[in-house]
Amino acid sequence: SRLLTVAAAQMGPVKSLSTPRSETLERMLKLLEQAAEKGVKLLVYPELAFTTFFASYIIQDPDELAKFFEQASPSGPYAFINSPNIKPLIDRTDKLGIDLYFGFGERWVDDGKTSDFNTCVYYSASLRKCIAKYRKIHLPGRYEPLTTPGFSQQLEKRYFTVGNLGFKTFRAPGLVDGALKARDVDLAADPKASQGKGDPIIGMLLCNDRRWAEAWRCYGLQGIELLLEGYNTTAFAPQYEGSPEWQEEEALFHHRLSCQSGSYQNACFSIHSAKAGVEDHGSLIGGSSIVDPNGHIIVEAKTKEDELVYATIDLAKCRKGKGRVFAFDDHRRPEHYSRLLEQ
Ligand code: CDT
Repeated sequence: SRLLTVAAAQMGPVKSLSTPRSETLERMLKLLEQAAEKGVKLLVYPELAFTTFFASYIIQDPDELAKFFEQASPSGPYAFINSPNIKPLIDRTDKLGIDLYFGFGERWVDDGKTSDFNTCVYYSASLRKCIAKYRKIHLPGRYEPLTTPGFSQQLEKRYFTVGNLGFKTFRAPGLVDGALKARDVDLAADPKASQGKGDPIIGMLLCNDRRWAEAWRCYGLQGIELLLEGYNTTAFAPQYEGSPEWQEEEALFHHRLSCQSGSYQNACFSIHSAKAGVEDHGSLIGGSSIVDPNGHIIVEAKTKEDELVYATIDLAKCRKGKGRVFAFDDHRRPEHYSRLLEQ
């Protein structure tokens, strides 16, 4: 067995555009302490964890918008971990020895050109550095706001550039006792050779990405064992039919369906972490969860507040699906999938 205690750090609402960063960071630190008490080794925070879901607002003033982003550039791709908005979290997690996934707005400046991404990173406490970055590829919503009265806006296409880092798995060291190390077997050259023995094979998504089978499968083909994902998902929208209660149940149903099918069809565990509850722009679903490789939800949030959702998982359970129904090398028929790459 390859046991690992993991958690989603579900966050309740971050009320408004003017909610102080320090207030939100304090809540994140509290969840980190709770995780340490439960023996958690890997903690997953939501998408855009440090702020309200600002893509639901129209922000015209560039200085105002800049407050929702952290700076990065080729000379300092992970410089943001030293930002006062993030550093206290890193300092504390270094002491506690907990790896982190967190989502944030990334402002990338390269050769005088600025691009804003909806980004998440993986911070390894044992290596004391970020070891992976993912930039959201499926940006929902639109560029121009709709003028329908009461419409809850989804303006990610306005604020973010489509991610350009693809779907790349990585291995996180120090999480699983007795894992083979890179020196024992050339993991980078042949990730499959060591499946089930090396450090966990991890992939990351952000919110809307979890609804796309293609994103999961890109990771599945690399032998993923643990998928991490943070989200801000609207619970209901005034313009749609159905009571707010019905809409929220439906949104939760589609969330669960995506997470459970993705985990099952790629024989991996997955951790899903919500920003939940009522923010000024509207209401977000909860439902943070940990899902096993058979598609079962092992544990799910009970509230729409700050809540630690944790479990001890056995990564060896990925082997069954990977060796049988979803043994891709044996059963896939890529010669019939060319449509998937047509524009
Ligand atoms: N943040 C984000 O990606 N939200 C989208 C809302 C799309 S409307 C169903 C999501 O897929 O949850």
